Amino acid sequence: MRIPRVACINDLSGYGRCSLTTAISVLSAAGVQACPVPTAVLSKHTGFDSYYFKDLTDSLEPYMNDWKQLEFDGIYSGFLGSAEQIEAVEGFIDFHKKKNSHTSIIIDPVMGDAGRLYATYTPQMQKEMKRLVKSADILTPNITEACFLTDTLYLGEEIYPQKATELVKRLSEKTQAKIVLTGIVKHDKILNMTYSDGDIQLSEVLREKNIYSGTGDIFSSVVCAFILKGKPLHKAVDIAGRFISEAIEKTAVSNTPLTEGVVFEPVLHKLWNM
Ligand code: PXL
Repeated sequence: MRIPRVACINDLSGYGRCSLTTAISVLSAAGVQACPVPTAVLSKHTGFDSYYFKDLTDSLEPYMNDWKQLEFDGIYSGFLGSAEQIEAVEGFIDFHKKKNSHTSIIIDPVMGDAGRLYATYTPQMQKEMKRLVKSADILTPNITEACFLTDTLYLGEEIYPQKATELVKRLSEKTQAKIVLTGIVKHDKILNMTYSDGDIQLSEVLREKNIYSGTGDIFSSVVCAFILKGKPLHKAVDIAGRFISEAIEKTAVSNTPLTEGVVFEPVLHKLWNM
């Protein structure tokens, strides 16, 4: 059996189930080799009251340079902490795409939520991210990020169908990437909209009242895993929605605080056959 290999560029948060801890778990359980590139080390994610943070921007170039002999089926990036990091990721993608044009580039442009960019997102980073997304084959923004990347006014999350459709088309035109727009609210449902080769497909899940940290990281990690396993994009999106729904069911009954993230451990094994 051939196991696909993906470089996962993200931070390592020791506590709170997000970024690399999620990506490595999800990808491995699904049958994909996850090779981490840590962009920063945190004792906990930034949703907690206290955390230790060590930026690893300086080690990114030498770390990635040492991988020049390796081949990757995919490059998957998430949370990036500085403009220099975004530039380094762009260089890494450039190198590997030239070496192997079949390498799939999955970018989760983690920039903000609920209409606002994260406080860490400087104007320089915004500029760099708008450029980096042009290297993607697949982009998985939420509505806030998609609006920002297309200079569109944010009008909340209830934007189906008209505004959501315009948004994915605009982002795809700007980037040439396939788009998965996440978190569109429609009554008691959440829609994830896939725009690929001119086609729109919707994947529907029940809207949960609790919003757990790291849910977006699980989503894009599952999508990344199943794309690399050869599934069509909308199928990978369906699987991600189903997996998160099952995991959240377990989380809700265990009364886990929202900051501790989705309790996916009891259902991780299901990914192998999803
Ligand atoms: O889940 C996104 C994420 C990733 N990395 C860090 C974070 C967060 C969200 O809060 O704090 C460090």
